[in-house]
Amino acid sequence: IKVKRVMLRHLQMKLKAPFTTSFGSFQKKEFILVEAIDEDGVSGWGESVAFPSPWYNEETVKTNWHIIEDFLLPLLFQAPIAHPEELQQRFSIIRKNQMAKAAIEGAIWDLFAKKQELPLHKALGGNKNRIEVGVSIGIQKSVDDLLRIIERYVQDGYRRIKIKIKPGWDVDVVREVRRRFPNVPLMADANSAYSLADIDRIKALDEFRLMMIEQPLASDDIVDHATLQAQIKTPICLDESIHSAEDARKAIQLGSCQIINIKIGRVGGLSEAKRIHDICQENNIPVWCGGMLEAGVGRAHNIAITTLDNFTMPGDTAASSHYWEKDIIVPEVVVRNGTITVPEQPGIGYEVDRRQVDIYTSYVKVYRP
Ligand code: OSB
Ligand code: MG
Repeated sequence: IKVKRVMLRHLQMKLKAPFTTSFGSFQKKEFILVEAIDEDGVSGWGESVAFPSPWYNEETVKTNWHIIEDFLLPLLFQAPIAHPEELQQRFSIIRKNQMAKAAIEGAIWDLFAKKQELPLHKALGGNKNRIEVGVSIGIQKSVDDLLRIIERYVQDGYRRIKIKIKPGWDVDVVREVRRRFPNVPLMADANSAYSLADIDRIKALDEFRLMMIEQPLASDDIVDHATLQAQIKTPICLDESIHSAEDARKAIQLGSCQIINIKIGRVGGLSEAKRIHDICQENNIPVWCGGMLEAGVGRAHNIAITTLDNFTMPGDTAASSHYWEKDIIVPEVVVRNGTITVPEQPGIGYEVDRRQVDIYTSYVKVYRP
């Protein structure tokens, strides 16, 4: 692959409903869309999952633009690429900045799969033609509102419900949800809102048969999580704490979690996501694909990685219509009976709707070798 041109676009899309977590609230999605064009004029697409503010992790839309423009693109243009997995090595002189790296690598994976005339999921070694999905529901104004929203998604067939929790919106809320939906596969995501001092509160969740509790403790911790896991029945799933296959190995060795949420952006791209998948599989740790309120391009990458065998739990990849009035891909991602049919067209398997992209774009810049 010889990349002749890269276009970075800054997009803004309004969310249908605000999304609230323990660390803050999103009304809209602002992100970088990457288009890498090769010598034959074929386009590969990637999406940065960094948010405008460093709330979830330290990266932002602006730091991603800076790292991509000043460091990653010069490395990308340095020499042709035989396989997208080479990029990890090439980018390794740049520390961290996983979301920036993942956005570029994602575009190259799409381009690579298109050149091979393979759907991305096949290029990655996936084996499913449909995937099971759940939905992540933000913190609401009232428990009644939350119950109404859950009701809708349960009726739509979503395979599990994830609710966001934080101190003051946790045990009592989960109790109400359980009372109303005794058998729904249910989990809670704290986005690092607790510390070991809250252990009694977290222990109180044990009676509600949650599938897991996601990232209860600090975003960079794997030590206290091990202490916590030894004292609670509910399986811990790590999200924020896992940035690499090495992190996964160490967390598994310490007993910090029983499940891992893989986000392609958080771990630096599809190649590292595959490595984490493999190491978890060897250790009987199930994985599932997390979400970052992605638009269509990021969503397509999530669908592709979820086809790997050890993605045995429903992920957060909900339908396009859950987030947007209109997505940037055609067809949009549709969920039927809690499943998404994996597209079989080459690359990400969806067409990018350039007209829609233009509508959402506020800034474009073109880069050449
Ligand atoms: O922790 O999984 C998370 C959204 C933004 C930041 C962090 C998280 C989330 C979600 C939403 O839970 C998942 C989605 O619907 O994309
Ligand atoms: Mg999470």
